[in-house]
Amino acid sequence: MIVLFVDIDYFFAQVEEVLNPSLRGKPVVVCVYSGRTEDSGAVATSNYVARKLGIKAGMPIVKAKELGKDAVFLPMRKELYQEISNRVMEIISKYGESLEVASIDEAYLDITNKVSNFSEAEILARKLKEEILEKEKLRVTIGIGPNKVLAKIIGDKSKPNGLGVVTPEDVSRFIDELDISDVPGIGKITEGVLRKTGINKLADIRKFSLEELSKLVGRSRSIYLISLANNTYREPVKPRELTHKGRYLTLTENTRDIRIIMPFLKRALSEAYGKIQGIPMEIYVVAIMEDLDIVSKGRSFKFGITQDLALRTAEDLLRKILDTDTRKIRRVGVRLGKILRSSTLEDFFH
Ligand code: TTP
Ligand code: CA
Repeated sequence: MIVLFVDIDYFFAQVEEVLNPSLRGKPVVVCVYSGRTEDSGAVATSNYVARKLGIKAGMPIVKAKELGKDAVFLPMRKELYQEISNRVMEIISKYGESLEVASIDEAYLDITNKVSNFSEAEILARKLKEEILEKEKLRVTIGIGPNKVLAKIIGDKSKPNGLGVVTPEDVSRFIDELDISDVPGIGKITEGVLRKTGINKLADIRKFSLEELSKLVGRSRSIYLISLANNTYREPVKPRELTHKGRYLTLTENTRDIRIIMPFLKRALSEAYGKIQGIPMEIYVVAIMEDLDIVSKGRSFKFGITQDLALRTAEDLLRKILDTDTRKIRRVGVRLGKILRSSTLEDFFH
């Protein structure tokens, strides 16, 4: 098995830098304001410049402002980040057989049958990094390993903008050197229990039987740790249904002329329809403006929409965007959501 783990660097803050390059080099802090008082709330994430000042995710905004008086504090724009995450996930999915989206900015990709060895895997990973950088201007870190967990561990150790590999030749030594705190899914409490028992390294797990370990940290966690320590962990990459599919195209020039934009939108729509297996009940038109800001408008239906109706709706939505925004459009696309799967459709007819 060869697995890629892809993690977008300082994700929310990096998106803000991409949309506003003048932020680069400054400490950037993305905040979730609770609204109670002006500065109540917590830090969602910060860029590496802000991290150097000690500003970290989860910290109260007030504390972050003490540490970074001149930092730029921005409100979290979750929908925008989700939109960009979806597009990055679509790029990643092309490189492998199955994609498991683990969070808004993390995914596992099974490339076992796409490459014949780990050096080919590395070449593929570099191409993937380049495509994400070129299309979305985002830097990601990739970990490559013989299973999901090792791919994630080496990925975490390679941040930011990194590429780390655990090859089959390295794997025993790599496992032997891991600290228990390197293992994903082991929280502070479990870590404390293990350390008290003298388990500091993952390799120390091998000194204990499943029964002994289960009494300490529970059975399923014990099975997980034992299989990792013995390099028998082989959880498959489990694709989750992407709930929406999109297609975006770059216009030949930045424009607000609907006659120029419509043919692109039509092609994006038809290609998006080609990608889905089923009929969508929801359509969004997404416009990436000349300054790379993203504007989207959507409509939901109570029934599956044909491509014809989708095209008319898309034109409508595009007009709305142009009516409410004065900027030129650079890229345009559609996103189809709430997809009725073919099997569901067949159920209707049988
Ligand atoms: P992470 O991958 O943990 O962090 P990151 O992408 O900001 O930084 P890096 O990977 O370079 O270390 O989280 C992904 C996103 O999830 C992050 O950009 C913001 C969000 N997030 C929160 O909203 N609250 C949190 O406490 C954390 C840890 C993340
Ligand atoms: Ca990340």
